[in-house]
Amino acid sequence: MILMSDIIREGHPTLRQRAEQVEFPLTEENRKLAEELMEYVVNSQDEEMIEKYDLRPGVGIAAPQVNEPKRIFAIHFDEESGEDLSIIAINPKIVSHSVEKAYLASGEGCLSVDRSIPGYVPRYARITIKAFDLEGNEYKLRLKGLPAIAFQHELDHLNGVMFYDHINSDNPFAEIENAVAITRDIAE
Ligand code: SB7
Ligand code: NI
Repeated sequence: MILMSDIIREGHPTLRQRAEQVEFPLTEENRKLAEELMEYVVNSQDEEMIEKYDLRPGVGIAAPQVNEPKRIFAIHFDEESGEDLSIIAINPKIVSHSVEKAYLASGEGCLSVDRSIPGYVPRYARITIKAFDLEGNEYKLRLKGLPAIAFQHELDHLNGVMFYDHINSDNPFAEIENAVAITRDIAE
């Protein structure tokens, strides 16, 4: 299972690489990787597992964060979060997006960043995505709100982009044109 000690931190070159496309059928290794990414995000939202394994909560994790530069990530929102998304995304892409932007009022964090970096991270408010599941079946989803933000955060990891790359360095809290603020108590 994936532990915090397996997660690489900012400064590691893998986080700045473009990750490789994944071939189907999946190798045993890639299947295990995808399943372990999902296992991490599920466990990291479970109080007992957090205690037991000293996990940091996260709604998503991308393969490059465990030093595997492959186009795979997992996103999971617990039922009580009020969101409804739990996906393994392989070779994911955004096929269309709104003009309107959105940002988390509390900013973003990252399992690969051990400091808090204040500021608004502009994202698309609504996206239509395509990705492949473990069996190699392509699926299409429309996302908005926090799931849309999480998807964009993870997709960035596959392209070597960190959330703070998007923050206005002159004024981290500068108003973002045509954007809605998303307020939420947990922003992990
Ligand atoms: C804030 C945090 C995340 C997504 C969107 C907003 C995920 C944080 C965990 N990760 O570092 C995943 O890459
Ligand atoms: Ni991250």
